[in-house]
Amino acid sequence: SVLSVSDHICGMPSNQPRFIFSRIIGGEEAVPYSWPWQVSVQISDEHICGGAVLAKEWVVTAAHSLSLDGVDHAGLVFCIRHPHPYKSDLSLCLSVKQYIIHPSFNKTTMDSDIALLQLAEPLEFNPYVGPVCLPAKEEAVQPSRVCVITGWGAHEADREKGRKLHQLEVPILVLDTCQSYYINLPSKVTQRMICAGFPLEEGKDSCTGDSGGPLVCPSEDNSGFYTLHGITSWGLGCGEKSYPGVYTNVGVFVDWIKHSVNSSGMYEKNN
Ligand code: 4AZ
Repeated sequence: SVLSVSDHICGMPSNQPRFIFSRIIGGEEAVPYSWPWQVSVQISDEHICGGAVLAKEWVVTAAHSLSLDGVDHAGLVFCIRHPHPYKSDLSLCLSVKQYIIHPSFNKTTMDSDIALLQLAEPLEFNPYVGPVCLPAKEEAVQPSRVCVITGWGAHEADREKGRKLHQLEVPILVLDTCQSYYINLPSKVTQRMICAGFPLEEGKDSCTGDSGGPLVCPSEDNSGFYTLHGITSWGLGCGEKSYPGVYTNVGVFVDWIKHSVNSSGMYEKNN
């Protein structure tokens, strides 16, 4: 089922994504406009995290992106930056009216790492900016499905935040298996997380600067829609063997998202 927070068509790239060889560490540059929900969350013109558009006034990101110590939240400015984060005429900077951090978010364990940003003014949807679909309530993404992560995070070569949007196809991992990789670490993988990536190889993963950004899965009937199943959250290092990337399990939070958007009194009407 394809569900959007708004009534606008969701999850549809206006330019079909293309994968040349899928290897954000070990990824490749995205085709322009292929991921219209991808945004950059910025503070004082600096990219801090990714995010995904859910509706004209709502963006979802990671809670840990917003709970930085010493950050002046009054200065939190959310920007859309795609495909050229630092020079495109298409880059819009919109300020955030309020943000809602999940009440169960735990900064130490990274459990429930999800937050909503309400924009001060609605986005205008166009071929370059549009919402992603949400999964059905409690819908779990099946292990071995191949999904996509995108972000302006660090690449292998420079370890600096990238200037162009990158993408990487990642298989969803069995949760038990992923929990066993992290068993000896203080941070545990919970039911509210999903793991994706290549634990048997090095060099293909999300990294610093990608967090808060989307992990989307293509519809299984090949209709071309993408659904947000994960939010880039954490992991030990980047691209290290046996330590796959860990993502917020969005299916668990669909009710919370809808409730938060509704109760803010800003649920979007048909237009
Ligand atoms: C980060 O610091 C981060 N390899 C994001 C993803 C991963 C590790 C760290 C997963 O934002």
